[in-house]
Amino acid sequence: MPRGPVDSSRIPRFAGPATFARLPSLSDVGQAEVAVVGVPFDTGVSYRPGARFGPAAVREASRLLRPYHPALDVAPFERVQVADAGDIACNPFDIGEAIETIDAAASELLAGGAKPVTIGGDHTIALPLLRAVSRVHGPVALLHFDAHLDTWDTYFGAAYTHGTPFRRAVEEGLLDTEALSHVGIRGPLYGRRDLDEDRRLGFGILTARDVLRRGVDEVIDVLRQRVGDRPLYVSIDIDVLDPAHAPGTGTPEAGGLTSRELLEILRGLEGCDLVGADVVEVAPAYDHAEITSIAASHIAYDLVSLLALREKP
Ligand SMILES: [Mn+2]
Repeated sequence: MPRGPVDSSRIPRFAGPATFARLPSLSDVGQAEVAVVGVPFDTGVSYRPGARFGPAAVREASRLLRPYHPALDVAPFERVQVADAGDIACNPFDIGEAIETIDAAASELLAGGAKPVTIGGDHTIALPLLRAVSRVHGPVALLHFDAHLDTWDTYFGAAYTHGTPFRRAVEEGLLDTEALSHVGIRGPLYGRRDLDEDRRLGFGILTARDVLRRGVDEVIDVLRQRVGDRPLYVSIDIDVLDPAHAPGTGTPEAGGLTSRELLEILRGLEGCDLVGADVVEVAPAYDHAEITSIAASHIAYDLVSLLALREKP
């Protein structure tokens, strides 16, 4: 029997240390099918810093998550062992070394049989996470939820930043270029060339406007067709949500998804071969009343639930 969260009928939700959803630590259970792991790293940001405090804020905001997911009809923590693997402690002064540290720690989790749901941290961390995942599964399909493309080449000559991970991932052969999608893209770009280069890398785009005008069900159909039965990695920048739903982030853009739309699209992925996921760019210093970290904790809960369903269909 998996060890579940602390019993909230005996110990109040607001008492005790904050692990994700009050789950046991990975070190307490030894092995888990799903591991929630933090990466408190934000040295790759181009604008507002602060996502290094994201993992702690999302854990705090996850205290109210309950064990049964009615929309997916699953009790994820009973179905499989889910555990909090703590934080990957990486060098805040050396991006290259941090990327190596994250890759090694994620690889260790995967080697132990755990599928990772990673809480960032800025979006730089998606690159080492994809390196680790693709070493196990080969090139993976990618669903990338974000206001921004994150396929730019360099900033100030730097190749490893939170705006470049998916170009690097394509260059390194980590992704299946037949099955790459951005969802929620919006806001001004540097030029039309950004879109041309992104298309050449293999990405298809469903913009925030598409989500509004075509609707959630059609978006799910398009995404599922692109993904097929390939191993799938889902990377969610919290700034895919409108600033009304996620003010606590580094590069907010008006006109984004609602948290309801995002959660519905994720639930539409049930049955896909999800092999790992991340939720990044929560920067709590710009948040209000935990709006952003609550949204992120629910997104992570949905990702954990999808993984639990996948582990034991
Ligand atoms: Mn991003």
